[in-house]
Amino acid sequence: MSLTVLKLGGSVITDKDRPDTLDGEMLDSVTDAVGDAQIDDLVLVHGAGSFGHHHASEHGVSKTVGSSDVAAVIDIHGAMETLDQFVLSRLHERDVPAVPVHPFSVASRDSNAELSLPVQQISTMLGEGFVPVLYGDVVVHEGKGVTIVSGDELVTSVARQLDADRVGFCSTVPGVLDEDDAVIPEITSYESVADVLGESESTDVTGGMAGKVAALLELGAPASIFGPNDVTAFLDGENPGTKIDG
Ligand code: IP8
Repeated sequence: MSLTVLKLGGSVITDKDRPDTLDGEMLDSVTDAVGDAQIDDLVLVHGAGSFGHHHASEHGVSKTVGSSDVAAVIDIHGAMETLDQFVLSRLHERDVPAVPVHPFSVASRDSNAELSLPVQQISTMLGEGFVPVLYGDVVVHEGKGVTIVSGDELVTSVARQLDADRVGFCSTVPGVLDEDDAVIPEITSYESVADVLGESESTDVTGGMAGKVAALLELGAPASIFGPNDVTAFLDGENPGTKIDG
């Protein structure tokens, strides 16, 4: 059996200019692609877009800055559950056997910010024919209350632990772009793209392309970054956009 992990970027499926608002057309289009795909085992992860990020910044919570305020947990997690319900129902309309995995209920970070995400449940869901759906969320963090876990971290963790065969990121851009805004077809080392991406350390680790590329080069499975029109091609086994294979 071959396992594919696909992330639907938050800025693809939501309207980033309006809080708590879907991009319904985009969500239809990407869930159509998932519904039409002939694929063995699939784990989906979606980002937060206009649902999670503004609640997180209102409460001053990030991947590194925590909060012990229950209202922060309820607001951020609640907004993400609402978005997840929309994603699940669009998938169900297309007969995708999607079931939720709520990261806040299963994951945690230790005092070194190391993420622990148990995958036995996900693996059993796959064995039973379900499509597990995870999402960027709050997680309890030793010594900090809760912090944010991004969808990208969940993708990497699931892909690594379950030895995924293919990993895909559907983003608003058609791939990693060079200085002329052309898609770079393949990246096999960070040095080859450092000029266009800059230093990975200095970028936003939840959303920045540089951090994403650096993490994917370490993954040990080929990953692709592509735009919303390429979800079908990716799920058909092609390598649209930028292929990242360290
Ligand atoms: O959109 C962020 O996940 P991402 C999650 O994958 C929250 O970076 C709750 C802000």
